[in-house]
Amino acid sequence: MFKTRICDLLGIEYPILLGGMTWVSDAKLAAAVSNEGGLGIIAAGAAPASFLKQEIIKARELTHRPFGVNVVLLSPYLGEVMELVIEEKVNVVTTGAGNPGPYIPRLKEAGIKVIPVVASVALAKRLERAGVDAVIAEGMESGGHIGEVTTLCLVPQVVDAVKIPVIAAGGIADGRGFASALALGAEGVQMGTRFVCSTECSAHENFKMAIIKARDRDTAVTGGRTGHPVRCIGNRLSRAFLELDERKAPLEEYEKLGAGKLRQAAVEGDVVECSVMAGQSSGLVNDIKPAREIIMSIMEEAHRTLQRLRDLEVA
Ligand code: TUI
Repeated sequence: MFKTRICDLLGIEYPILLGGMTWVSDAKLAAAVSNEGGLGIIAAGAAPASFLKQEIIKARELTHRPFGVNVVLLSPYLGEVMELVIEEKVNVVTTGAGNPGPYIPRLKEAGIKVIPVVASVALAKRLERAGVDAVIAEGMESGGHIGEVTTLCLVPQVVDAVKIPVIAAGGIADGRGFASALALGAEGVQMGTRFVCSTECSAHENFKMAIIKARDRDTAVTGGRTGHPVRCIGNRLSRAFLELDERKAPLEEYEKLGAGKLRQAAVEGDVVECSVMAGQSSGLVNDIKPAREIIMSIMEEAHRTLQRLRDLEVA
């Protein structure tokens, strides 16, 4: 067992969180992760609050354990989504792609645990002062919207800078990654890409297979010029984005090219022309298995990893 402050804070058995992946992290997947002892997270994504409300109702039918909601600060429905999570008093809110500062007092007053994703030491420190319960330090190995620093360098710097617990994300998909995150001082991990390839994940089979087929160098980062770099599996769409970079296209063209493309990949299965957001850990994911087996194999491999390290030590 690996018991950390994150287990106590969230009331979970294993310090493993499901990444809040837009169009992928639904009630079914979140409930599966929570039922297996991790923290399931429903992605509010870019959908209206009415969509999220149905998912929260479904998750409460599927699990009696705590679960969270991820709110992307770029959502066009941000205001109504924040009102809903407060009204529903969900256990945990994670945030992504920005600074949730203005929302923290009301979330805390509602008794909600607030755990923002940060991509820098500066934001981690600012949010600790603002009263968040923990932070997720996410390296640029992650899928989707990313920062600039790698997990290996970001996590220990954030750990040194704050007293609240730190959860590591980006590039973690197995027990070696989990053990490494703890070695860096993190007290938990968040995984997205690994859980896409779970039996309980409703993402399209093509989306899962694109991750399974992907090797170490098969992801690409697009849209850096827009200030919102995104990592996805390289395909026709990612090449079209790179062409926009080459001809220094106006920023509206990026928006037009990307509109609706994540849903079309994750839900409808167009992985050739659309946006297969996934992390560099895709190269580590080679099978689809139940969330239970994913979590158990990570725990077992982490124990074996620690044993291997102890065996290397000489007196
Ligand atoms: O949020 C993500 N990844 C995402 S969101 C997304 S698609 C989407 N969904 C709904 C609405 C709009 C788009 C695809 N992938 N990851 C968490 C994350 N946050 N990674 C990095 C950051 C981050 C970056 C900069 C967090 C804070 C930040 O701070 C900027 C500042 O203001 O200081």
